[in-house]
Amino acid sequence: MSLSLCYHPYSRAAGTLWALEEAGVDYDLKVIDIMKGAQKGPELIAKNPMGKLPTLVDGDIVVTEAAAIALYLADRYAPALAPAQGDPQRGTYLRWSFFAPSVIEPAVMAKHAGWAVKDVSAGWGTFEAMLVAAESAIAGKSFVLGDTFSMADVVFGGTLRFMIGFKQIEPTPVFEDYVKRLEARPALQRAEARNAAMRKELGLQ
Ligand SMILES: N[C@@H](CCC(=O)N[C@@H](CS)C(=O)NCC(=O)O)C(=O)O
Repeated sequence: MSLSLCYHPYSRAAGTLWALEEAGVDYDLKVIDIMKGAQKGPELIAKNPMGKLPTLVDGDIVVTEAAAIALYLADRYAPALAPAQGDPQRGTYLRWSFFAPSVIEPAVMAKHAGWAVKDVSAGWGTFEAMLVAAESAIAGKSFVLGDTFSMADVVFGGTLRFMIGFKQIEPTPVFEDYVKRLEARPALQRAEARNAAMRKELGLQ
């Protein structure tokens, strides 16, 4: 049975296509029209009480949260993209995969929304510290794990690429070179082509 992704091209589910393409699995897209509020309708809410995208259905299993979906896909369908349990490299892999939604995303949101929070209490610290840490993850390396591409690059790199694309993060030379390496991945190119085709099909461009 193929996987089904509840999807809209103007959502994080667009990035999940890259994870699916890297995993090399068959999948269907179930378009949920977030422009019309369909994500809060009974069909999606039954699967994901948050009423948010992406939501992946794999048989009886529902996986939500873009980072969790990507790591799940690697573990289940593309083990070459994830260090095995017990491999010390798994620490680095998990560290930067979790850093994307738990530090990069809220740090960017806090800065741009002007949230006044104590950085010692906020899990994402400061925007400036987040940038220094994010650069340290890839400085002097090709990918998060060094020379080896992994699903951590889809999660961490995909988040950075999105934030740079939407001018939420300045493209330093380290970030820019990394994003160029990611954009050379055929799986990312296939995902972006499908996202563009879906935008066209939905009359969004
Ligand atoms: N924590 C979730 C966030 C998902 C999320 O916020 N998705 C947005 C689109 S990018 C959404 O579905 N928004 C519609 C809504 O909240 O009604 C993840 O990382 O996947």
